[in-house]
Amino acid sequence: MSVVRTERHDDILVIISDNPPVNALSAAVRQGLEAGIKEGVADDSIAAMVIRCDGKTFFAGADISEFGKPMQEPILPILVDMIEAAGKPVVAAVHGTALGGGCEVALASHYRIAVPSAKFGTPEVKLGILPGAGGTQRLPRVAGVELALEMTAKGTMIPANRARDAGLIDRLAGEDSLEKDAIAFAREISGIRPVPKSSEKPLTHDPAVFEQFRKANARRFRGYEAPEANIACVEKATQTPYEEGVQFERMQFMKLIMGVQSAAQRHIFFAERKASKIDDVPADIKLRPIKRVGVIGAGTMGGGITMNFLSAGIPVTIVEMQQEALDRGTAIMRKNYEATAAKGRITAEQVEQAMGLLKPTLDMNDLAECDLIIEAVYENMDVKKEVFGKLDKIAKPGAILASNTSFLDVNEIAASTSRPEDVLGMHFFSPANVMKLLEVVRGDKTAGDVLATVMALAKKIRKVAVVAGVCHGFIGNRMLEPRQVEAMKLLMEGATPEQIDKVHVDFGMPMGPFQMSDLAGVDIGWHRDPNRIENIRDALCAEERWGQKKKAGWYDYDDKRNPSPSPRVAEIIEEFRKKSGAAQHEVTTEEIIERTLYPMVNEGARILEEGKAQRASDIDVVWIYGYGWPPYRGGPMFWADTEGLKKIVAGLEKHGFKISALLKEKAEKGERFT
Ligand code: 3H9
Repeated sequence: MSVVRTERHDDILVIISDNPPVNALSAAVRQGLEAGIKEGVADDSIAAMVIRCDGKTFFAGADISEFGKPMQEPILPILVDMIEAAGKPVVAAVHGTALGGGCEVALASHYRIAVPSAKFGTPEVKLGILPGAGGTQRLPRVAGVELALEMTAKGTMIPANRARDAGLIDRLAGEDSLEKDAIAFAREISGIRPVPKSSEKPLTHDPAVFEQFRKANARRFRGYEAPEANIACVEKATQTPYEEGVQFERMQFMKLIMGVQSAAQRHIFFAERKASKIDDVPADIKLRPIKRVGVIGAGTMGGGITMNFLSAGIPVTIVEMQQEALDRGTAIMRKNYEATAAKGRITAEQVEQAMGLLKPTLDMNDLAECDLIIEAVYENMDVKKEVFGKLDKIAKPGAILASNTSFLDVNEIAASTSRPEDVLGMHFFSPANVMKLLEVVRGDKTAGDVLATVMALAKKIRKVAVVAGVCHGFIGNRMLEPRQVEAMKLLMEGATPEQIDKVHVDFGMPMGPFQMSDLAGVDIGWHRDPNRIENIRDALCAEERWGQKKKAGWYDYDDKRNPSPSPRVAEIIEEFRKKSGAAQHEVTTEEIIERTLYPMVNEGARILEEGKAQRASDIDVVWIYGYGWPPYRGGPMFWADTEGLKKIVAGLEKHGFKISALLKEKAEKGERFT
């Protein structure tokens, strides 16, 4: 059966797409739309046409899975031109999200009507491309240059009321009467000639807008190719006739779609969605209901974790040992919500709603009513085991017991209960209310429904969750370790912290290993004995150079936390170099990459080899959402594929690393990880 059908309502032809889940504009949909428009044009008894979609949304864009394959006709740019050239009015009737190519179909239609909950966007930039079906040329003509820049170069999605104010929607429909209202609207405007065309609308603008926009977003766009291409296309729309603008857009689109950055960003789009799937657990497994969550510990981590659930409307019982700590934790949560409200992102009412779902208590027995209990106490095995032993006695049967450990053995923690099948790890990243990543650590005995319940819950609290097996540091922190070890060795051999950090920042990371250590605290995991100085870090800690919080760490900091290279750190490093007698040499950028990034790929390969990650793309998701790996490089495993695994192996061999068997095998066979 065709995915597009037509229905006649007297003189109005309604063209309906039904291509679940998101009505992506696949070849079959494009062909169906073309046939529908032809039918309406050819029939003299048809006065106007309406395009709408069944299911949860209007077209969410081109079918991304078709990219990189030979394109079947009609291609989207031709189809949208055909809609605009129909000669009879075409009304786009929008619900859900009109995104990318979907927004372009709406823009090429002569009129747009939408339900109040609809949203419009051109998020192609997040896939490393641009709206390549006339979107960069029609959007500024319809909605103005400033909004077009915001939507194309930043990928901002706008709600229906803003779209109406901007002229992107001609009329709002009733939330439940879109088709009826669209048909009535189509009939109302059916006699208007000439039909209004977006491509012919005059364009007024202030030329200074482009430079201002580039400047204001320079940091955000650093390293990416697509934002500038989007800006250039919108700018072109203001300088040349429509036809020339579209040609320019086409050239830019082709350049981007064939590039590595777009391949990387598209990889991440699918990787993120694949990560939520558990290979050996049926997709329709019955989930455990989670009506109330318990959190043990109201410190920075416990508070951040709690906020995720409150924001999603899930009540939380939070437990602390001392009233003071409980009050402090509760006050910080309120302060965070109020700060968000002050920025206009939530209302004062929503602050009260969220805080109203919080039940602070000093009594652990109150956790008996919770369906999921997350422990966020001190990172120490004995402490965790004691907590889980207690929980075992308090929690109701079937409750899920989770540890927020970032390194420890979840199997050992589970063994301190009589119900290891209900235990798993939920490793949130700090600040837990902000960071998108959640590593869900599957113990040897964790039940399938427990894992599936937590993965589904993660989506509800808007996290990107990845399943990890039990091993030291799971996926992310385990791969971080070889990077840190090599960075320290490089210091001894002649590199400086600034040099190593710069290579990482130039690569696209938000910060390098030493900047990260200063932010997190140089003293994390330090033995706290100032007289025991075995390495450079001990020496820094002994002098209370604990990082940004002390205004001194690997760098010196001023009152505004601006870093500068530290002469004292240089002295300490020099002392250690002399003591060790390590040979010095000039360390190059290439060597820093080979010795700090290649070992991460090597460790990632070992993680796969041992089955501690389900798939290479999951590792990429961890690094993108947990550690700020630049999305335009697609994550460490995708990046390794683009570098070439033979090159990675050769680089590792050159520096004497022991190479993962899987990495070696793939390199020899000319295979990829992703
Ligand atoms: C474009 O339009 C280019 C044109 O300008 C130029 C052409 C010349 N294609 O996200 P979900 C799948 S570029 C194919 O979990 P939600 C997705 O993989 C496009 N598949 O649902 C998943 O599959 P599975 C510009 C797609 O409710 C399933 O649908 N548009 C596409 O959380 C459900 O997705 C975009 O970038 C697609 N376009 O969110 C919009 N979209 O079930 C991309 C989704 O097998 N899409 N799938 O894992 C989105 O942002 C979200 O999917 C949306 C729904 C908000 C629509």
